[in-house]
Amino acid sequence: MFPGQGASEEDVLRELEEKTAEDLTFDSGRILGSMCTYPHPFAVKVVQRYIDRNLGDPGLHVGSQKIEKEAVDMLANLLGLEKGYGHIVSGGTEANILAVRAFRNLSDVEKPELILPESAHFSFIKAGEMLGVKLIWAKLRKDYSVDVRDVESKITDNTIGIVGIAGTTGLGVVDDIPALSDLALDYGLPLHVDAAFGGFVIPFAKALGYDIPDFDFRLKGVKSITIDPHKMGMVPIPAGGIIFREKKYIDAISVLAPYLAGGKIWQATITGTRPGASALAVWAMIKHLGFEGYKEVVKRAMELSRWFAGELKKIPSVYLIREPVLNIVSFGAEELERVEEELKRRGWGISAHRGYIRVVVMPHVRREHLEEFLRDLREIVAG
Ligand code: 0PR
Repeated sequence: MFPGQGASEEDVLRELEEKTAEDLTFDSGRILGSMCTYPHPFAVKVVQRYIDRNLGDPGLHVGSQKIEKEAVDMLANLLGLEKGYGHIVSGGTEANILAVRAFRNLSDVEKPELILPESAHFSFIKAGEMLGVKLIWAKLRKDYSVDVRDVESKITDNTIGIVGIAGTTGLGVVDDIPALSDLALDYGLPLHVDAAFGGFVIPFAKALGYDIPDFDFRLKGVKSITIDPHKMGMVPIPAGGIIFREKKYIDAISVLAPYLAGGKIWQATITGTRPGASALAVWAMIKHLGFEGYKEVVKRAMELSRWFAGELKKIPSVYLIREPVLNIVSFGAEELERVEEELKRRGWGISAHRGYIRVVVMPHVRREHLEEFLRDLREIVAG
């Protein structure tokens, strides 16, 4: 019910505390199945300070708009481009929708089709539905990466583009993006890479010597990339990123907003009013941590993932779905449903996929949390 009289801040806060007491929190170490994490305190500070900035009317907040452009350029740079075109958006879902929208608008196909791996995130289902684009699902190989030959066999005159994934939602698998890029070039189709999760992992993991396929704009067929700062970038929600290789993709999705207080603009994002603070926090975190800082974050997460995978293998009746590629470790077990239920009952925030449990080793996850988890898991599988 909408209250008649207001209550004091103290009373309201107390009620919030009570009501959120049942939330799991990242700092408890119990959340093992999420791609989000406790944001970096510096990013929180930046969001707080610039909470009023609205990039939906950039003429009012000219400085913030410039900072967003710089943030986009820094992300583009991380992904192998000198200059990129794009936005800091609400998340990977919006980023993927914008990419599909650009591909559709630039094609003159009547019945547009998009080819994507069976492992693609459900945001593409929303994109397909909203944009009237038919999704053509390509099979996976035994290693859970997309079967590039199956992708090729599905190309028709109606194909508007191809999607590859750099860090799948369930297993963290990186598709053979170099092969997809060659294919896209051969057929004159644009390739979108969903690196919502992997974007803030792969460049650093590669620098650390991990053997991971190339995935970014260095491959000429790649025309757009989703990269989310609110996942491994440690920026508060909402902060996604969409980067295009060329301006024509942004132009293809821009609509005119003629009457804004700050003057008329062309707007490409799905959301109109949108948080400038998020873009500023992305910029600030990249400046603050730099390549070396993020590399440290990723080093820890990758090493912990490998250790955790090794420990899982020692548990009878527990098996890895595949060796981890990034900092995502997914495993199956006998009587999986019972194991899942019991883990949840013991307060673990795990992510139960069809056929396996996913653990994402985010920055808030520490070795002692995983040790405790393993103790519980051992007990549960022992019955
Ligand atoms: N692309 C990929 C590869 C993703 O994994 C995700 C999100 C998206 C796009 C969409 O991103 P947004 O959710 O930012 O729009 N994958 C996570 C998942 O499904 C989202 C998530 C995050 C779910 C935290 C739960 C959670 O606690 O696992």
